[in-house]
Order: sequence, then C-alpha cells, then structure tokens
Amino acid sequence: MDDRLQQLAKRLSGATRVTVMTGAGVSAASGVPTFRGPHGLWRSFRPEDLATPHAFARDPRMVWEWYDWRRSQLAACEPNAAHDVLARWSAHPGFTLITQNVDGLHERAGTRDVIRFHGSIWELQCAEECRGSGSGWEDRTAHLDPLPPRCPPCGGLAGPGVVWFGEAIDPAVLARCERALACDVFLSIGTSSIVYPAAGLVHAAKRLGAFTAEINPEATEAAGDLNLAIAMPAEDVLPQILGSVTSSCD
Ligand code: BJW
Repeated sequence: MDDRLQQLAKRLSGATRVTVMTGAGVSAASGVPTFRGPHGLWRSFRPEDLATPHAFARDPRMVWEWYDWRRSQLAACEPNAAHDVLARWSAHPGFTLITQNVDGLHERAGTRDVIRFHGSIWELQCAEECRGSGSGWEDRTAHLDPLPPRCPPCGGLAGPGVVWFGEAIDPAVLARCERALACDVFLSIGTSSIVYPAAGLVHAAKRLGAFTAEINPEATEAAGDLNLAIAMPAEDVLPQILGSVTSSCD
C-alpha cells in the first residue's frame, strides 16, 4: 500500500470519531457529472441561470427542466465502491457522513444518518404559501408531471429541495455538522472545496484538533492547509482502507 494510504489507515484505526465530507467527485465513478472541471455541469450551464432563487423566480419552468433532466440521469446511476465503503463505515458509532451531494447515492448504498448539506434533488418544497413551514416531500419519479410541479396542500409552485447560491444552510444541518467537527479524523473527499460554508468545515475541524486529509485526484487549494492529501480517485482509495474504520469506531 502507498505510504500516504498507510498513514491515513493508521490514523483511522486509532480514531474514535471520524467525520467524512463528500462532494461531487465521490459520485463521478457512478456516471454523475461534477460541477467544475473539464466535463463539469458549470461548463455547459451558468449557475446564475439555474441554481439561484432569482433564476427560479424568473423562469421556474426552465430551472425545473434542468433538474428534471438531472433526475432522469441520476435514476439510471448506481452507487460505486466509494459509496459502498462509506456505507460500511456508517454502521460504526462515532462515524458521521456529511455530503454536499444532492444525488441520494449515499443513502442508496445504505449509509445511515447522512447529513445533506445542500439538500436532496429527490425532495420538493413549496415555493409559495406553505414555504417556511419546513415541510418538504419526497418524489422519486424520474420525470415529473406536471412541470413545474405543484405543492399538494396549497397548489402553489414547488421547487427542488436543494440549496442554491445565496440561500442559507438549514440551521439544524449546521448544528449537526458542528457536533461532528469534534472528531479525531476529518476526511474531505471529492470536493473542489470552493463552495462555502461547506468548504470551511475541514479547516474548522483542524482548528479543533482533528487530523485532516483530502482524497481527490486533483489537489485542491485547501490541500496545503491539511495534514495529508491523497491524489487518487475515491473509488480506488477507499476500498484499500476499508478495514481501518471497522476496527476503530466500535
Ligand atoms: C474526484 C473524482 C474521483 C473528480 N474521486 N474526487 C465565502 C467566500 C466566498 C463566497 C462565499 C462565502 N460564503 C458564502 C459564499 C457564497 C457562495 C459560495 O461559496 N460561492 C463560491 C462559489 C465562491 N455560497 C453560498 O451561496 C451558500 N450559501 C450561503 O453562503 O448562504 C449565506 C446566507 C446566510 C444567511 C441568509 C442567506 C444566505 C450556498 C451554496 C449552495 C451551493 N449549491 C450547489 C447546487 C446544489 C443544487 C444542485 O445540485 O443543483 O451545490 S452549487 C454546487 O457546488 C453544489 C455542490 O454541492 C457544490 C460543491 O461542489 P463540489 O461537490 O465540490 O463539486 P465540484 O465539481 O466543484 O468538485 C468535484 C471535485 O471532485 C473536483 O475537485 C474533482 O477533482 C474531484 N473528483 N473525480 C475523488 N473519482
């Protein structure tokens, strides 16, 4: 095993509390496009046209067509080896998974108690009268009909249950993340680490004393501030260190 993997495996096997933050790269091997990079969604689409409250207010149908297209793509994707390892680790007390991904693949792999930092593409929420009641609903239909969908109780326009630029993170989600920062090892996997406040979590964990590591084939700007950077794909690294958490968090 590579030296860096050995170092990470050793840290994990001595850890009581392990927190993992994932981003789009963890789903890349499942065929889910990332946002940035040469084949990323933001190469073909402008975030300000599709992933802001302003864009939705201006043209809800166009925004929904984009989400509907992504939902139908995702419906055909399966969790990969990285999701599977994280699902196994989630069975251990002291393990927490935070994901920026809205694709639901961690849950499909069997991960327990996923903290969904940016929501879920499979959830809908009222954008009109019931907005603010905090109640979203799940709908896993690949193609929604009608488009844009409506809120069942009030008949108003519904939006996707995701967090757009300029929108606040759910305070309950932030509170759960805050508790997970007090850990022995914090692993940042498959994220470009440029979208805040998510990108700040690994640094906050380090300030609290965690050993911090990144797994990403392209080292990010955050990597220099972390204890370890492993420049390899998540689906290759995680199966090699699968046993490290099994023996530690019990
Ligand atoms: C692999 C791999 C393999 C490839 N294995 N790796 C501080 C400074 C500057 C700006 C801000 C700031 N604080 C807030 C902001 C503004 C803004 C922001 O951060 N902007 C930056 C872009 C500059 N943040 C916000 O607006 C956030 N809200 C907020 O701050 O609210 C404040 C507020 C308070 C009170 C009231 C009101 C407001 C919200 C951010 C929401 C982000 N939403 C999106 C869309 C979600 C819905 C959808 O899917 O449509 O979330 S944008 C998109 O980016 C998505 C992702 O979750 C997020 C992060 O992307 P991620 O996961 O890192 O993906 P990529 O593509 O960037 O990177 C993939 C990586 O994988 C790459 O590095 C590859 O190398 C790697 N990889 N294959 C491992 N096999």
